[in-house]
Amino acid sequence: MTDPVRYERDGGIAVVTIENGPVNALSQAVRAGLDAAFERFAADDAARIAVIVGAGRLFIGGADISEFGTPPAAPLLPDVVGRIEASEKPVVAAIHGAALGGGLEVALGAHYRLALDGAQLGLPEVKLGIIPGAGGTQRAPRLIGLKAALAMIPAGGTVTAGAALEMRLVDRVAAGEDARAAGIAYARELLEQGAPARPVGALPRPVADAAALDEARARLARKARGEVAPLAAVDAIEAATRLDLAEGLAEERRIFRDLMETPQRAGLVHAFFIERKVAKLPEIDGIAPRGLDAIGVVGGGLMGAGIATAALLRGLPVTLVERDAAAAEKAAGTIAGNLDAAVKRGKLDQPRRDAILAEKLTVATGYEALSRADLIIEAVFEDMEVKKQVFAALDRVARPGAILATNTSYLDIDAIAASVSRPSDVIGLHFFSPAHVMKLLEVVVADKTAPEVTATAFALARRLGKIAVRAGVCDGFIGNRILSHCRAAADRMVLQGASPFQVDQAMRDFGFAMGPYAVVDLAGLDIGFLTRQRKARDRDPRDVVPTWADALYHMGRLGQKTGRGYYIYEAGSRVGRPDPGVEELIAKARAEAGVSPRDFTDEEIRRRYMAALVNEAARVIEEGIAQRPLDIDVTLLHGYGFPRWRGGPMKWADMTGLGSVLADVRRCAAEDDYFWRPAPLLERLVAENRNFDSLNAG
Ligand code: 3H9
Repeated sequence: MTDPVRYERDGGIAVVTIENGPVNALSQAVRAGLDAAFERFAADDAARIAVIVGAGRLFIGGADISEFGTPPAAPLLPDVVGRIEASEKPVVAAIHGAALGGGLEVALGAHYRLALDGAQLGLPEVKLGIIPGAGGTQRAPRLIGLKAALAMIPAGGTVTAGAALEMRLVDRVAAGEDARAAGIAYARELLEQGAPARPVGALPRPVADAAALDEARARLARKARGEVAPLAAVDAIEAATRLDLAEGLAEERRIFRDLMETPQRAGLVHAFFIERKVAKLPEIDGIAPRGLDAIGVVGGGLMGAGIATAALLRGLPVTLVERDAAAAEKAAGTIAGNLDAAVKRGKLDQPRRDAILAEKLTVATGYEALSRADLIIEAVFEDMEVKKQVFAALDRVARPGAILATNTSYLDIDAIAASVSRPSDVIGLHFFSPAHVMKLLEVVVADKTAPEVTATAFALARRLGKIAVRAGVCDGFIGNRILSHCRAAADRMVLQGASPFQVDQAMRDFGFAMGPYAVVDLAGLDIGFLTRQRKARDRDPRDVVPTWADALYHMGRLGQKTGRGYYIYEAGSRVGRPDPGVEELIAKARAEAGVSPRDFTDEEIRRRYMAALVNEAARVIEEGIAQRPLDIDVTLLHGYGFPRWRGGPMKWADMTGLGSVLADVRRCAAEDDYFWRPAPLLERLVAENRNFDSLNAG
């Protein structure tokens, strides 16, 4: 293996280059290389100043995350940074692309920092369940002050080079692409000025500010509910206000090590890696996607307009077809509204918004307008006959090789594909509402879908900034199928005596963004009612039908959109208060079913809900609807408000112990062996003493 750190000299300037693709992570070999380079620099009398640069597309992406969970190997990063800082001769960090986590900490160990325009700098460690562990919490506050450090580190955010200059995180911003040249030029200037070594650690402690610390803690308790690292980051920053550097570094290290051992760290690191692995599928390995230069959308309702917006925001031209001029105009209005909201959120500027509407969006009323599209997404009413009609029209007008996608959330895509002359071009693209905001995209691969069509769907997701998960065809695909099973488990508990509000609270306490009944209110009780109607034919007498939800539907209480569902929403509020009337409807349902209610503890609710989730997820894997457990984790994290710090439900199950989850399923099966049939895959993994993660390999 070639040495990942190079030491060269350009006159009196030592250039230390880190080359450890793809992100120059600070692996043991890099740490050892940096250590050796700075030992050499100290001894190299011809070198008067050093410049640290990263080879490739960025400076340093941070510590090597794949080393987490293994015993740390010397030299440790804090010691390497300490050695750089202690250099008697000045050291410059020349940053391009990104300096993240340990990467920024290396730069903070340097005495002067230059960043190229466009570089991102940050300490994102809390997103991995830890805090900066190589001096970031002690040096950054000395440089940028307490308030800026409190805004940046506990949120794990990044700043641009320009903002970094303003907050004095860097000393200079340079234009261009060549960090090495910019760093050398800066070093020359410093030499000419006789600039000395200037350790950040020698700066005075940041001034203590109890109010700012309190405010940060209160904000994080709200915003980062359930997470330990952000509050720990505040503790470490506070330590910088009262301890000298050496003591502060020791305190930071202690907190860092403790966090390294937490399940939250394991969950968040799992989330990081699976988000990258989810797009790596053997079936599309090495398969080139088709071109994607023009998108067609059929249907301009909320979903179709949202999909069009998502494409437009990423620079893709969109032609949207509606049934008549009035509907087309309405769709254009919805899209314009979406773009206005993006302008308000600072995601887009007004001139670009205007240009997108003027140049990239076409609305039309005839299918012929789609004849040049590379990929057409149908987002019309969820009815097989309607969809088939749309696909017949697309089959007529679409150019050969165009991809025909359906946004259905449950219909049989194999049947849709079978209705056209080119089934291999048909695929499901299940967006989540609002489609221009939600990150998840289920790519539903039908029986006959061609591999390059699947590859193109993944390429589209990347282009749209979305996370794509491969799913197979079944009612509800991965996410909605699991959700509907969890909801059935919750309905069973409610029928037996739990209140929906208790269920919601218990699951929020577990970490879900919303409880299942608050989600029903958000989606609309009409959706659930129609789904139950649709499935009525296949219903087993042992299925629990939430008749109270049907009653709410018939009363016109459809959830947030009517101001009342399970919860009551005061004018315009998106947070409801429990409606006691719902309890009465449920009491009636219990009486009708001859159930005498019993109490549930929150713990029992959580265990049942999670056991149902994992059990159904195991079936989803076994049936090949999800190919790997990680596909389920990513789906639940990005589409269903599952707490990221738990890594996803399959990671949660692995960490809880599959034996314990299976025992819960079996305990429930003892009283209800219809709903609670243990999934064979779960039983097999337990019998073989394996976990779900063992199925993620490869
Ligand atoms: C830290 O620094 C702790 C210190 O404070 C204390 C130490 C004592 N390590 O994302 P991409 C892999 S904590 C190992 O697709 P992009 C990644 O898995 C760290 N591997 O590229 C992928 O592998 P594969 C703080 C890493 O251009 C490949 O590189 N730093 C690491 O879209 C390409 O990644 C962070 O949290 C890593 N640090 O984005 C930054 N980073 O090809 C984490 C990436 O096999 N990284 N890989 O799938 C990122 O945010 C993005 O990767 C980055 C590049 C913005 C750098």
